Order: sequence, then structure tokens, then C-alpha cells
Amino acid sequence: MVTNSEIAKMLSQTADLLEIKGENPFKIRAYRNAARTIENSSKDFNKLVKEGFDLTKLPGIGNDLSTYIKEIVTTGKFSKLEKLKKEIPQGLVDMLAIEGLGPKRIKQIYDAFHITSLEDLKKYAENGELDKLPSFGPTLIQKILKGVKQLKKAGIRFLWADVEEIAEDIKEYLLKFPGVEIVKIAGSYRRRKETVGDLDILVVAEDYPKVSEYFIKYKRVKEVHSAGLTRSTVFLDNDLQIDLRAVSKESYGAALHYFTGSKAHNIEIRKMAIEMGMKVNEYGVYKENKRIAGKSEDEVYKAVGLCYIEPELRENRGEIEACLNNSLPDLINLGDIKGDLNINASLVDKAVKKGYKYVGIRDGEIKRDDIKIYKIIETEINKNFNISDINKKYDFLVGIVNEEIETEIILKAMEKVKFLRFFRDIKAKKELNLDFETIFSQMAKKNIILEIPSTPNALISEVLIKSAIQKGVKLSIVSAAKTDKELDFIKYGINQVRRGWAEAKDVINARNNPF
Ligand code: DGT
Ligand code: CA
Ligand code: CA
Repeated sequence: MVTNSEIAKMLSQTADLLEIKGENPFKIRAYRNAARTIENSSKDFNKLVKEGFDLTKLPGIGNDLSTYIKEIVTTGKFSKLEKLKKEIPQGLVDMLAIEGLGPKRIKQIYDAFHITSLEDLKKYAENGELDKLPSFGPTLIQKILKGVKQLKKAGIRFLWADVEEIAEDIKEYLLKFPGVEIVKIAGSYRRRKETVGDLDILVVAEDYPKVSEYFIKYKRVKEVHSAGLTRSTVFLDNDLQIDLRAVSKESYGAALHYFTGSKAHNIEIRKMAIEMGMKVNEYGVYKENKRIAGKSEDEVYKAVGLCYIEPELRENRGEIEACLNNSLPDLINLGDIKGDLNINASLVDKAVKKGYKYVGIRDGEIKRDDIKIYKIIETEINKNFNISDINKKYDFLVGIVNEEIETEIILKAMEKVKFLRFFRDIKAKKELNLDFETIFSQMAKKNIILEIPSTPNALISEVLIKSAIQKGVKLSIVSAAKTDKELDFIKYGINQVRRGWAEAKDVINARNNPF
């Protein structure tokens, strides 16, 4: 459900981007007026649209805007905005978050210097070029420089897989200190989110200030931001932020729950507790000012009438309702995996050693009797896709969709392929905007399997995974390995499908016989 302020935000963001593009001022003003009307309205636009109310009766909303608002309410997205975001360089969009820089000034900067990144903006602010623009005084330049610095710190996100090693190393380092009883990494890292903004570490220890002193001496600490009595923050040499917090043993469960998040999940839990006359915070669960829970997460959930919810599910995407009506998924585990249906032929020995019962190989011809081998071929699905071009022998075709093509082409390819994989580049924030609703329905009907690549930067979004599963699509989690090490990438695929609510029964390579 989209709230009024979300609708307003999408419309005013559209106005900003149109202004950067230099579009017609009247058009831009129309978006801003509509955004204001919605933001300040006491009526729920979601409801108005569903009741079929004529939106053009409202001030500032004409025929076009009425259509746009309906689109936002019914789909949760605004296609015009999505399109603009693709057209306008991300760096210019990021600049909107800098205090003192609005769309007008960003356009001015772009027109004068053609810069599109924060780095270049910083360079031009420092070397005196920006001063040359009318109305860019020294105060504004200072503001811009400060804004760039803040944005860069706040904006950096790391792939989960890229912080795994360091996270485990810090944990081990802290556990070595005398008097440290528990070290637990909470936050998005514990929820196994594909990217993490920072690490949130909880410690239960006898003497926290001593632990903090030891913590800030960790070999990769570059900058100590703060080191207090219960909380310390540092930056590592790769700019990763780490928050360390002291927690008492009695409230460990409540703290772990609070700092694991997500924020949206926490807010829902707190609302539930309030309705039951209770209070939940990072110290415990309270009823009439009496502490009734807090030592373990289990206790916290129980106190508010819920069952334990796995961290990967804590995103306020229906996990609380699912717990209440006993339909939480029994999530798949790494140990359930019986084979890997997309690897290099050179890795078959290693796959046998891992205990796999079968593999799919992309290259070579191998015959063995200690492991079942399927021969697969990957082929790109595009306008020119033509099965007759493939003259090698194979058991299964893997169709790869790398760009936004017409749904029709993908549906047609389903006659030929057994697997489909969709491109994504998490770091570059690139993902395909396709009609997945239709695609997944057809995949389920035709028994086409969704290939989940485990490469940390190419993981398909958990929201899509969840919707595919709901439609009845089966998954194949593959390492796509080219090297020994990459065979273990499967664990990242497992993390992601768990976030997409996958059970072992949804995954074909959790079966003894995948087909
Ligand atoms: P990240 O670091 O951006 O990948 O995401 P998180 O989820 O690790 O977020 P972070 O580091 O800002 O905070 C860690 C957890 O602390 C978060 O998941 C939930 C909790 N938390 C933080 N701020 C709030 C808040 O304002 N309200 C509530 N209820 N919880 C919060
Ligand atoms: Ca965090
Ligand atoms: Ca944090």
C-alpha cells in the first residue's frame, strides 16, 4: 500500500528530474502542485483511487496527473520516474540530496561543465571552477563540499559477501579479549541482506570501556569516530563503518532483536506490543513497568504473542501475519543442497568431494559414474534468439536475459529453454524492469526453472524470488563457478533465497534427483 507521502515524494522527485533535464516549467509546476495537494490532504489517496473517486475534482490535479496517481497507487511504481532515473546519470540524482543544491543549480553545473559524478563535483568545487557560475558564493561552495563528504559516507554500501571475512575476523578478535562473553553481529549483516551499510556488533563483557580500547586498536581501523562508555564507532581502511555496543546479559535478547532490525519489522512489533498494553525496547519487554522478557529473542517474541522469526524474514513483508496464521516458511539451508547445475567442467572433481550427487557443466564432454552429469548450454535471449543456431549436444538450455526486451520474446523462448536467468548488477544499481508477473506465471505453467546465480553482485532480488515462488516457479541455485573457490558461492545464493522465503521444496537442486 502506498501512502500519501510516498505518492507525493514520487511526483516531486519526478519534478526535480524534469527540471534537471530542462523540461517545460509549467509541466514541472503541475507535478509540484499535485504533490503538495496530496501531501497536505487528509484523504487517503489509496482509498480514493480504489473507490473510483474522480481525482480531477481536487485542486492541482488534471487528467494526466490523475492517471499517474492511479498508476502509482495500483502498481506501487511510477513508470515516468523510472524512465527518468535511467536517463539521468545517478550522480546528478545524488546531488539533489546535497543541502543548497536544487535541480536548478544542478542543471546549471551540468550545462557548464558536463559533470555527472560526486567526485567531479568535489573537484570543481575545490579548484575554483564552480565559483565562476552566477550565484555560487563561497558559503555555498563550502556547503557543497560538506554535503559531498557526508553523502559519500552515507551512500557507500558493501556487498554482504565483501564484508563477510572482515566481520568474522573482528568477531574472533573481540572474543579473544578477557572477560568478553558474547560477540554477535546484528543489523543487515545478520539479516543476510545483499548489501550492508555498516556493521552493528553487540558485546556482552565484564568491562566494556576496556573492550572498546582494545576494539579501536583492531589492525584495520583507520579512524575512530567515537569511543564511549557503552558505544564506539570506527571506520576501517576500506571505509566500512563499525558500531560496537555494550549490552547486559539480562537484556541481550531484546538488544539483539532491536539491533537486528529491520527498522520496519521493529516498528510493527512495537505496535503489536502497545496494543497488548506492553512496551518493547532494546532493554526488554515491559508490562505495567515490570520487565517480563529480554534475555533471549525467543522470549521477546513469545512475550508479544509471536513465534521466533528468522532474521532473513524480518523486513515487514508479511512475516508477522505468517507467524500468526502458522504459515511461516521452513527456510532452506545450505546443507539441503545436493548438486550444482551450472559449473565449469574442470570443477567436477571438487563437486564430487563436496558430496554433490549431480552437476550441470557448461563446457566439455565428461563421462563418469561417481556423479551424474548434465550438459547445459547458455544462450542469450534477445530479438535474434534462434534455437537452430545451437548445433552442440546438450541436455538443457539456460536462457539468459541481459536487457529489457519485450515480454513476448521471453515467452517465446520458453518453448526452448529449461532455465531462465535474469541480469542484475547490484553495485551499478542495474536491474531489469520486466513484466515479471506475466513471466513468472508462464514459467510456472511451463515448468521453466528460475536460475539463481550466487555471484554476490548478480543475486536476483529477494522480492522477485518471493513472487516467483508464490506463483509456483521452482528455483535452481547455481554457483556459476569458474574456479574452485567460486563453488562455495552457493552459500550467498542460499542467503538470498532464504530472504525470498524459499523452502527446500522450492529448489530443484535440494532434491536427490533434480528433474
Ligand atoms: P544498513 O546498515 O543500512 O545495511 O541497515 P541496518 O538494518 O543494519 O540498519 P542500521 O545499521 O541503521 O541499524 C541497525 C538496526 O538498529 C536496524 O536494523 C534496526 C535498529 N534501528 C536503527 N534505528 C532505528 C529506529 O529509529 N527505530 C527502530 N525501531 N529501530 C532502529
Ligand atoms: Ca547496519
Ligand atoms: Ca549502524
